Amino acid sequence: MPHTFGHLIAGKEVASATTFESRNASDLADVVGVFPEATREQVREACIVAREAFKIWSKTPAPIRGEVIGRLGDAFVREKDALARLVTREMGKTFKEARGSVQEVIDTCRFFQSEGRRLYGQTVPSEFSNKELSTYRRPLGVVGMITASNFPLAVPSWKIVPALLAGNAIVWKPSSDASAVAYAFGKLIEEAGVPAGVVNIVFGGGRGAAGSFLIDMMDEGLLNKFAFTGSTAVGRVIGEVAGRNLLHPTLELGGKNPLVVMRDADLDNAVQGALFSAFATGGQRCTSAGNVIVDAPIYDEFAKRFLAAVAEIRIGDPNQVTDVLYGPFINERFFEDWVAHYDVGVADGATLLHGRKRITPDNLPLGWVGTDPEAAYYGWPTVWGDVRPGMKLFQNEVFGPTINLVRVDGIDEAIDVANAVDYGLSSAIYTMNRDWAFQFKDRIEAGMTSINNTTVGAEAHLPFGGVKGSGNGTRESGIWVLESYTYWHAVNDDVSGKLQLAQMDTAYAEPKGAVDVASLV
Ligand code: UN1
Repeated sequence: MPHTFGHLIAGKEVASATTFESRNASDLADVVGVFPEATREQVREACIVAREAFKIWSKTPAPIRGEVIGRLGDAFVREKDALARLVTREMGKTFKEARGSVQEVIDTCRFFQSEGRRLYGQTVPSEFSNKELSTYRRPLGVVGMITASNFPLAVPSWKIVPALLAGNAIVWKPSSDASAVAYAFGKLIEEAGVPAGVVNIVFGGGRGAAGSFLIDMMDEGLLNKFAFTGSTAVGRVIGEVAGRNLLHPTLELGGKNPLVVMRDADLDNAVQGALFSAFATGGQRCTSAGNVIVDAPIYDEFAKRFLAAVAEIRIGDPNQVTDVLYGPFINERFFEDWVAHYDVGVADGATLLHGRKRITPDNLPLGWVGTDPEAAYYGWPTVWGDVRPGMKLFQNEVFGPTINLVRVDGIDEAIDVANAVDYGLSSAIYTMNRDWAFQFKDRIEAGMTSINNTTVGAEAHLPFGGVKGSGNGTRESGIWVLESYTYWHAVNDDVSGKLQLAQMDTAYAEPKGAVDVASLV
């Protein structure tokens, strides 16, 4: 019998009348756990609990909060493999990638553990000698968080760790596809010494369920901040609700990330980079490549080598075979949307170069190394040729193993085409030409750019986020994320014992008569 879990509210497990099952993404017969479906009242209760806990946690000195973050990192080091196995089982990414994603949490904890001994403000000179000015970073209050299933530990940690370090309290609604992973995260947060009620986890669905209820809590005045990773459509809704409540949300949204291959590129490196960018995590990363933009003189050669590599991609159950490039779809919705994109590609007039939709016993790609492809949703690696800007295939994000090849002529067209999508998250260029790399870096509309590396794999201490439809300009990770979880408090400390008014009582130095340098000598 699978275990039934509760929400984690005020340090207690709380049940709901309705439950749902979280299943092994690679074997849908395997139930990982049974989880409660939060009611609006339970979500509200979690916010009220967090508001109380905030009073204590925000007054806990930052170095002590940093200690707790350090212990959380230690717990993740100890449990690294167990967590990675759980990530692989519940959402289906390979064990190697899952371990990497746990490492992102450890890196994030290591970075912020010592930030507890910095969290710098400034001392600033005053216009008066007996007055001092200073700035402090203050926590915002209670942060509502909704996160996606594809990085069920790393991406939440980019929010939870800095928010906690800065002294905020949290209500987190994780993806229902990664509920067990989120529960494990919650228990490790408890172990690390975060007081009960500071981090509350409510389980359930998004639309019309726990996710919507949590968004509504902004209108009820119970949240001071919202942080979201997911689709651009949902991000817009959160942005609107946050806006009317004068909150500035963190929105990390979709992408249709370009990877440019110029005529002088190291082609083998570019093929490997494009392969991983397109198909790692089965294309279900917001940083996955969407369009590979190839310079005309090498288009045919690149396509030939790329398709040869695609034909050999190993696909299967990542719980059983460690060296697959990708495993199953995380959920049925991603699978259905990906299947539908085949019709879009045909309607667009693109050329299908590789791919035959769902993997079934009588429709197996060469690299299939699994047992039963119908135990879950597995898809063929899919490659489209003759894709042009303006096509839906070119514009729309597809969360699945599919990639477009787009032919361009020269660096100017390559950059124009790379910028011709409504998103601007990640980007990459393969070239040995210093000037082309520089031009790309200078003109690409994206939050992140790699030169001779993939569109994926951002390191945990650089600012993560995008422009255009990929977000609202907020950044996660590194020192930049602190802007999202603190406000600046400016303090005037006057010891003069009298009324002295800035700008009005200030003893400005008077200038003397103007010096005419030519008349001096
Ligand atoms: C995401 O897909 O939301 O840069 C995050 C990367 C990973 C994180 C992706 N480190 O691909």
